[in-house]
Amino acid sequence: MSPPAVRQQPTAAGRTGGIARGIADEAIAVLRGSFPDGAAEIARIRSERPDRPTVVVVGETKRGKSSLVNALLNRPGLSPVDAMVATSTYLVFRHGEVNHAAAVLPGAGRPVTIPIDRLRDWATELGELPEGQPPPRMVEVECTAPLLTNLTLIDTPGVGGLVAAHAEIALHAARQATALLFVVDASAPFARSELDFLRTASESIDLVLFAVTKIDAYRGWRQIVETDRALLRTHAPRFADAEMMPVSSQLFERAVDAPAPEVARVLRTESQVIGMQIGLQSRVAAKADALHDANVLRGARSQLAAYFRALAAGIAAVDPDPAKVAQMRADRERLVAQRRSDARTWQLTMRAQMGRARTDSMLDVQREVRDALHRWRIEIDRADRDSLKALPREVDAVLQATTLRVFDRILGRLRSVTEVVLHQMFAPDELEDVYAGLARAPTIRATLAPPEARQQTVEDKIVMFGGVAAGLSAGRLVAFVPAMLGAGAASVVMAPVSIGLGLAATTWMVFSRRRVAEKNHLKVWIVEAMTEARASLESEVASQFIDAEHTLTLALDAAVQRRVDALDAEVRSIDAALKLDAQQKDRRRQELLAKQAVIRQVVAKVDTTLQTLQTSGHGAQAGVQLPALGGGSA
Ligand SMILES: Nc1nc2c(ncn2[C@@H]2O[C@H](COP(=O)(O)OP(=O)(O)OP(=O)(O)O)[C@@H](O)[C@H]2O)c(=O)[nH]1
Ligand SMILES: [Mg+2]
Repeated sequence: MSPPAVRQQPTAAGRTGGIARGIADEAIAVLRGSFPDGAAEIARIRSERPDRPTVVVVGETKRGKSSLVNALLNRPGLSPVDAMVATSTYLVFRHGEVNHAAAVLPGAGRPVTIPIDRLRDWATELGELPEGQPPPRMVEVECTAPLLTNLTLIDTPGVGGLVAAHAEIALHAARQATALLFVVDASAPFARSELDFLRTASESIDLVLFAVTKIDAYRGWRQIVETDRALLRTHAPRFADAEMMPVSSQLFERAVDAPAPEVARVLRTESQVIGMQIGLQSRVAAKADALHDANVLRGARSQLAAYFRALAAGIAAVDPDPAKVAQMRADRERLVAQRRSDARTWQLTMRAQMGRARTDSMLDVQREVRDALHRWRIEIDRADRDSLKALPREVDAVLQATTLRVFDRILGRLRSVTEVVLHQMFAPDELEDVYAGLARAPTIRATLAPPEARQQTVEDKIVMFGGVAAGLSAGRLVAFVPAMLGAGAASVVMAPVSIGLGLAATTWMVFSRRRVAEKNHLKVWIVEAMTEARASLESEVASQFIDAEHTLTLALDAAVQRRVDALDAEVRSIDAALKLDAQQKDRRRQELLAKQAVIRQVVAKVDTTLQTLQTSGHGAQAGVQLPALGGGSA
């Protein structure tokens, strides 16, 4: 059964979206002739929209997340469900013309096709993988379910189960969300840990919808929903009025085998799954549009501001102030000297800052591994036979979470380094232009060596030899350039997943050959495994920094060149102005002022629309600062 199509009503949000798109068109039209890079940048932001808004399903273990995903997709048993087996990796469900599944494995560059009916083996704790095969980092499933034509769904491992690292993996998946679907069940009100997880997971996601599952099994579910709402009011007031959707995946599934169509219809109605399908489509689809529109407008605004400043410089150049002309020539000389000099001061600063960030990151790795080893030793002492058998999966999940943590901190540090160096290189009033230029980073990226060229470095050999994520180099540069500039969050979020460090195949083999029940053997194994993991992680961190330094140097160098070019253009226009007579000057000034007036109008529209998107609660852009245009105007 397919979910009923949602008829698009001309809502306020829809109207705002239409206005937003119209304004972006206007901005592109205004910039196209005289400021083509700015127009191209807006077009890029607009085109880089994820194909479908993404709903990430999160919650404590065994609340019925996977069952709910299956019900929403109307594909019983697709995402593995079990009273015992917990989802152990995250599963991305996308629309596809045919059903297809692929696993992102540590050690493989691209996803590996897996049988779609074997998801239980590949994505759950107790599944059976081929010998020596570490579990995947992520499983991507394409299927024809109608809901997926509008949304991508992600099922995550439950939080609060035996494997603590699952929480981190789920949180990581949650950061890709357009909206979260937080799953609780009707057996009991929110646990404290659920509220804690909710707060963390929703830090950067505006829209959280709540599903209260298993209402077929708990007659008192209405009371539980009331108590849940009261708990939200007290402990997470942001969600006091959030939508809570009671649902029973089981009733929905039972409709498939119902003895009569009438019974099936009643079961589906009682399950309330269809209402939720509709809710997800209308609320999340609308939200995604508004969010995307807000981003496009934000990009448009900064490009318009850059053009406005260029025009202001043009106006000033019509009647050149001799002092300003001298200053401009001096600025140009300073920047050119900065580029030529062997010991560029900004490079020294950058190296020093990078060195410090690298040392801190290495210390992170050492501390993480040392702490983990300590915990594993204690756990081995306490463990029974079954938990010893499950040990490598758990160690692997912890390593994945550790990688994510370490790389998150690296990103934070790289951003600080970039900030410090930029502030040293440019005057505060130059920075906005510099950022606008840096945001057009693809030209810089294109000049770097393609990932294949790095395959044969010693480090790559070590990485491949160790069976660890060789796919890293492919994702690295693409992820880090925008990251340093504070943009492109989605690609950054994805990168550490595809590079997720894990136990090497050899380590798994050794584990299976060791006498698992003998704790002393296991303690030796865990030391070997962690030593190997530490070496791999350190080598990854080191190469991340080498690449980051290279990339940042190129980006900053290009920024200086762009600034020199801009100053050259200004000096040229001043020289031309000196040759104009009074009437010509006046005409030129009027021309430029008219262009500025047009920009001012478009910027005013951008600002109003952004405000509407924010205040209507669809934009989720609260806190975005919109600095006024420079030059004392607009
Ligand atoms: N009665 C009833 N049981 C349900 C319902 N939904 C899920 N269950 C049961 O709850 C158990 C856990 O379901 P899952 O869908 O695997 O739960 P999960 O949250 O994905 O679990 P993890 O991935 O391990 O965190 C299974 O035994 C399901 O059959 C429901 O609507 N009604
Ligand atoms: Mg599950």
